Amino acid sequence: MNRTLTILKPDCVRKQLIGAVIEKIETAGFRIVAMKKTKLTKETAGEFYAVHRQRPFYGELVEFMSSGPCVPMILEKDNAVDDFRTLIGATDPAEAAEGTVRKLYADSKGENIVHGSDSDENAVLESAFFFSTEDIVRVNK
Ligand code: 3AN
Repeated sequence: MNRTLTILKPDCVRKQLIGAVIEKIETAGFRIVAMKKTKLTKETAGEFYAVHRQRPFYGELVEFMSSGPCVPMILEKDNAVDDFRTLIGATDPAEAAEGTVRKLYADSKGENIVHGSDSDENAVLESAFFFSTEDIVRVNK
């Protein structure tokens, strides 16, 4: 089992799409092992996206991610990182495949509904950013 970190971004919460996106996530076979609703400050959003500090859209990204509540989650599934990125689609919704979360719901590259970790290594780092080990609770099977 692998894990990935997702954030249902402020546009997802504002559009009242939390339930719709979670349905897509669970239907695709992911288990939600940690979840909360929170609001990032500019400082915490800036820290989360620190790798993009030099990119031209960094300021806009930090403003947006701290503009309202968001819902971070840790998801578990075989091949979680890659399968989740397939489920959400390309960063730019105009380029995202039919049926993907971003194609269905996102407005732009910036306001694109969900975050998904881009590697197992980053999934671990990003998960630790939002959750402690006690927050990770699995259904015993
Ligand atoms: P992804 O989230 O699909 O891995 P990245 O890593 O290229 O995409 O970008 C990180 C975040 O920065 C994206 N989730 C998106 O919200 C934002 N972003 C990327 N490109 C742009 C852009 N051209 N303008 C505004 N925001 C952007």
